[in-house]
Amino acid sequence: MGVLKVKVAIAGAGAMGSRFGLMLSQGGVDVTLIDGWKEHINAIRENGLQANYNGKDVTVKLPVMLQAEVDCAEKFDLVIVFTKSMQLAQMLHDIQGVLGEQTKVLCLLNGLGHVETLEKYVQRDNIFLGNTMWTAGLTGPGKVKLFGSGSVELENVGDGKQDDAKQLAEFLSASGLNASYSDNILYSIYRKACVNGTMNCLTTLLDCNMGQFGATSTAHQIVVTIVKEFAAVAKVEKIDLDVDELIAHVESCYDPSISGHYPSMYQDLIQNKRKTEIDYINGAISRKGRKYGVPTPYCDLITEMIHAKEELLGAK
Ligand code: NAD
Ligand code: AOT
Repeated sequence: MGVLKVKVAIAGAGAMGSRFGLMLSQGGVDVTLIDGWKEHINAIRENGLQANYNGKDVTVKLPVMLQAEVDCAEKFDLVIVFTKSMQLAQMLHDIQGVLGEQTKVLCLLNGLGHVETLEKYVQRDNIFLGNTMWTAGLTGPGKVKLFGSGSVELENVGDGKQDDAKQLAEFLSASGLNASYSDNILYSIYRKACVNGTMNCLTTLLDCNMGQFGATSTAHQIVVTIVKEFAAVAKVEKIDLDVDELIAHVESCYDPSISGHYPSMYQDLIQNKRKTEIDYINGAISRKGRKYGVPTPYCDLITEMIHAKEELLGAK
């Protein structure tokens, strides 16, 4: 994948899609943003993507397409999907016209169960699944704040497509995205889901940041119980999570360098009255638990409480 020849689309150009779009564009890649939020697309079309990028203001001119108006004229070599989990199926439906026989689709969303959705719209050989530690925040239509560093891990879903996955990781790394091939992406996805399945919902329910939650006397016991529920469900899928390492990984969120952070679920629901990804995190564990006969009482209750809070706040 020579950087200059690859045509990339970011399908879902909110906070994270904008970050990836900006970094790829600065790496010399031909990148187009596709999104369903009209004001955001119009703002980028008129003024460029305005980013506060590591403390500096930068504006990047990028081609944009409104999701509902995607035409079939051009096919992309690579589409990186970056919607919220509940928007993924609609996005894949709307962008069918730009997916060719050879178009690779990379999914880096948080949460579980996205391969099942992807497979309804994309052939298995073209699907690549990943996980990212980059972060991003929208500050308004066409505006993002990007700081800190991150990484990407990814793997092929189709059998025998390891070399394509490795090339894809190299391609992303050429633009500074720090990507690597993983031979066990489902482990990494569960590992990140444990962070989201504790920090995101608990800070949202308790209206606090990660450090404030971590300082409570009950934090450790709650984290241990939730991580054990994730591990019990993953075990049925033959993924053996290292519970002690995972608890330490989750509790590293209390480090002063990041403890002031309000996770994306908090930003979505409490700050912006938007619906959350709970059904793809704790809710996915609840559903899998019921299916496998594994009790997941904390994930069940948390999922119901987040949905109740969405109703109370009139989330859209
Ligand atoms: P986002 O909410 O910024 O964007 C997702 C979609 O929602 C985009 O189409 C965006 O245009 C739209 N949207 C955002 N604000 C809107 C508004 N006010 N009105 C109408 N539409 C709006 O999502 P994101 O943070 O980029 O997350 C994408 C995926 O990446 C999710 O699965 C998330 O969990 C994951 N993720 C996010 C971060 C992060 O730091 N933001 C980090 C790692 C993974
Ligand atoms: C996060 N945060 O994923 C990012 O807020 O949803 C989120 C999120 C990078 C590493 C750990 C957590």
